[in-house]
Amino acid sequence: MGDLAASFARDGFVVLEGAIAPESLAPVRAAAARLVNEFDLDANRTVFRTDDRDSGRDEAFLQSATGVHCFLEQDALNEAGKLVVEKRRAINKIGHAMHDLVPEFTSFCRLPLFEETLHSIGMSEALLWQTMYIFKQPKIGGEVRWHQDASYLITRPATVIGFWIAMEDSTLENGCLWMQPGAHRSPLREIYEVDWSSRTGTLRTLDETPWPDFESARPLEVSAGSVVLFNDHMPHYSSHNSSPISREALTIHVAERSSEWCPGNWLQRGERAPFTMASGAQGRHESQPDLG
Ligand SMILES: O=C(O)CCC(=O)C(=O)O
Repeated sequence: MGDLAASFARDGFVVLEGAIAPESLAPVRAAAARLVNEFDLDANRTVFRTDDRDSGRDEAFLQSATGVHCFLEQDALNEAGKLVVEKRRAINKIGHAMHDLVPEFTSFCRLPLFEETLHSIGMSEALLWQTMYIFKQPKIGGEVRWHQDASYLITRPATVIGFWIAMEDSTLENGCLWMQPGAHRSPLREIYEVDWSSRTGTLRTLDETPWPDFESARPLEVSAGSVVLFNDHMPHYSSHNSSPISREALTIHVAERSSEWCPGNWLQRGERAPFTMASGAQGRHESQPDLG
């Protein structure tokens, strides 16, 4: 087993410091800024928060599985629902199908690094299910509570792998990721499943094992272009950003083609063809993203 595969198996995550050159980050950052600029905030006011056991997930959230939607930061709005920061500083994240719909994201996701890394940890054929562009805005960027991605992206067997790519330097001050080496071997604590007859999702507790504490967990302070590869059972967390500096990141979630994508998953591809990671694969460059 190579070094990367051995570290990944032991710790449940691997940091590839500075793995992506600034020239490859720039088009994705520019595309994210463009998507925010074009987004109609008056017509779409979905806030993304992680402190309400996910009860706030709405129809826009479900539809973003196959679209491109900007979700607001909770503290970007006052009690009257008015923006208290400029629009470009109000967005928590963009999700969840930019890989299908936005050419700059499609090309980025097919950088050979991703497929090669997956092969080196033993994944035979990866399908890409979800992209998220997370802003962690200056001063108002919200905390992301401890969670495991296998609660939200459910496959049988569990084969989901996340890539977290720092688009900017990520520090303790601006809300870097935290993970606990080896904690991917802990049980899945929660599961979020959708009842499609009512189109409502519920987060259920499966196991009361405590989340990691800040003594045993590690802050992953990394420079722009670094990649964190992590297992779907790895608990991870990021704090509120109280600093004046943003901490933009892109996440890419993939699963083994041969595993079953569960029907209760909030994210379904519908009729869309699978998105393969192969660098030579054809992208689905649709000219008009669904910004609804
Ligand atoms: O970027 C963050 O702060 C959190 C990202 C995350 O939780 C995820 O990708 O699952």
